[in-house]
Amino acid sequence: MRNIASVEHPTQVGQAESSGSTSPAGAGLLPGVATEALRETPQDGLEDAVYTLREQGHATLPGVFSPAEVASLLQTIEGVEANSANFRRSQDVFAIRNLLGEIPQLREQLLTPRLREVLGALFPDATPHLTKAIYFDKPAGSNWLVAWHQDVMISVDRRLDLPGYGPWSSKSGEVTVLPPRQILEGIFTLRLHLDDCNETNGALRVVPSSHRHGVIPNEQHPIYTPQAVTCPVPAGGLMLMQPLTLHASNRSTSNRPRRVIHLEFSAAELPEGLQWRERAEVPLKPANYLSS
Ligand SMILES: O=C(O)CCC(=O)C(=O)O
Repeated sequence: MRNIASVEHPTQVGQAESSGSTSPAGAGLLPGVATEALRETPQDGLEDAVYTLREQGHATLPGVFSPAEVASLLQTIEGVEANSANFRRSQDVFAIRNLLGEIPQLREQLLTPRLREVLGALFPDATPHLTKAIYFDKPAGSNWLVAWHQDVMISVDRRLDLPGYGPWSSKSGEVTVLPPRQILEGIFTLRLHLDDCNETNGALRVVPSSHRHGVIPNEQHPIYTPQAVTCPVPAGGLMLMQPLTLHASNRSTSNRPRRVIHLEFSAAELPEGLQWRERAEVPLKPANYLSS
């Protein structure tokens, strides 16, 4: 059965704060700057973005996918939507979980030389693997908002008693667990934007440097969120972040959709007997990257 479903974030959906300042991190983004002006990546943009990501827990990298590549990804995804018996869409959000398991042909389209270059910069000493892929469509005017949270649970293939792992959760056959902090710190999230995105159509809001504080209890979020910034990203660009970066997103007040492919990568191996549920290899060498 296809894993296409309306996303519910029961513990996350709440009152969003109103949009505040805009991120100066990564690409030197300023409030009100048109995403059009951010479309070009300077030569050294990747190095700067990786530095900012490590320092601030988020960064923006425009121009990673060309308009033609974005159009092709959308065509693939929309083709599957139209043909799927399990196609479901609420008025406010549409999501495809386990995206590469559901639409394997996307792997080739996503693993472009430029994306592999980004991964090479993020993981200079190890070969990463994909650990999660989700497609999020926040349609124009969507009421869907996501309250402040960190992505602290990882999806794994089974439940196993292991020191440092827990609590565990099991929902609709999906097992998730809170892993040791160093596992979360080793994950990088790449959010590929398929539409121009700003504060009006659900750009992610993040708290800079919050990734340095481990798992932050919910009741402490208000200590951090006054420092939040908004992360506009032009279509074809990546928003880079880490699971421990405190983040949220607002309702859309725009007539434009906000479609995102959310990819998580790690180079870490889980303890013997436990595996990432969606693990997919990502060979970084151009000659063989499609063959495994
Ligand atoms: O795409 C969004 O607006 C929020 C997604 C999110 O917070 C998440 O995947 O953890």
